[in-house]
Amino acid sequence: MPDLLTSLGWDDTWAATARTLDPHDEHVVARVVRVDRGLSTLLTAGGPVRAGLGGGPLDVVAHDATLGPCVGDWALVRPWPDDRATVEHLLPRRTCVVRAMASGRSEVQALAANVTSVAAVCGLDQMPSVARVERLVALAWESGAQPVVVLTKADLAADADHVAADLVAELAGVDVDVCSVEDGRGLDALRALAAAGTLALLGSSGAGKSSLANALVGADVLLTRGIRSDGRGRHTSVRRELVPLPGGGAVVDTPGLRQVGLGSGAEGVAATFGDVESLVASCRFADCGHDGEPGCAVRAALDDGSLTVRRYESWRALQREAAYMARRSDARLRAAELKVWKRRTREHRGSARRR
Ligand SMILES: Nc1nc2c(ncn2[C@@H]2O[C@H](COP(=O)(O)OP(=O)(O)OP(=O)(O)O)[C@@H](O)[C@H]2O)c(=O)[nH]1
Ligand SMILES: [Mg+2]
Ligand SMILES: [Zn+2]
Repeated sequence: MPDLLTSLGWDDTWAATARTLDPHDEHVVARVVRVDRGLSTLLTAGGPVRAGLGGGPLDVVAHDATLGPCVGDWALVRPWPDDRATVEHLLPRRTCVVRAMASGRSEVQALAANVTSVAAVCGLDQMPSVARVERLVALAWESGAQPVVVLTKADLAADADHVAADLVAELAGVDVDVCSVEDGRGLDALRALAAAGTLALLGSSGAGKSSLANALVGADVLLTRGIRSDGRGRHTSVRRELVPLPGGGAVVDTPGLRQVGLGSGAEGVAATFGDVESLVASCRFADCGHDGEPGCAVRAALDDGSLTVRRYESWRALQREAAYMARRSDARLRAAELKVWKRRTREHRGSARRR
């Protein structure tokens, strides 16, 4: 019977990293399950603790807010004699789902750390938007985790399998799982993904994420939208939360995402559109604009129908956005560097004057 931390994914590699950060074993290993303003809730082998930030992490967060405690992070916590606890170290993340706060802004937000799978959840009470799914899949690839598309509320759609087949055809190489919490179909596949690590659920409000998480846990631990309170645009879940599963593994529930801006995204877009990228690679000219140049493999594929115009346009839009975000974050880094440089110059001038 594995202990709680092992069932949450703690392994020898994490332990080795922890030893380098905490050679005298003064801290308690914990996984962040929730963050409310400055306070994190973490699970330790001895149960849950609430902890503020220690000096080290505070310093790091002042420079980069995405490096603050995030749901899914592994942390080393120091317990204090007065029952307080502080997060003293966050272990470097293996994966991290990051999104841009708002389109065109360079601020990014870490949504979930150390997840192994990311589900783009759509409720079949509506027709899923392929463009939106592609966006979530790109975000998932970019995180380093394995994307999966989850079409839930299958009990409400007569043609669930057709919708799924269409999506499989549209999305190159991503699994599509059709499920329902009402009749339990498709849940085993999802449970297997979660049991193998940590499964994050992303998608619009009302898609059915919290209902899925509850179904995987086997208990109503998360609030779901009640039939009575059902209103448009209402978000039922307000914070991200990691919940351990009885059979091992964990699921991360998230509030509905209104906007899904790509964090930086170039690799995620490339992975999502592997088919388009390999066509691009076989265009005759390396800088082909796919605009009528000779030897353009993209045009040829569009002409013979093996690449749909919809997918091509989608790739173009996401690729432009990723390139834009990369430039923005470069600009942000440059601005930060400039600030440091200016301060140094000021200090240097100050010390020169004192001399
Ligand atoms: N028929 C049916 N209804 C479902 C299913 N899953 C969820 N629902 C309903 O869909 C509504 C929204 O479900 P939630 O789980 O709260 O959705 P959510 O994605 O967590 O929404 P936010 O927390 O706002 O992001 C609720 O009324 C659920 O009862 C399903 O498999 N079948
Ligand atoms: Mg919810
Ligand atoms: Zn071309």
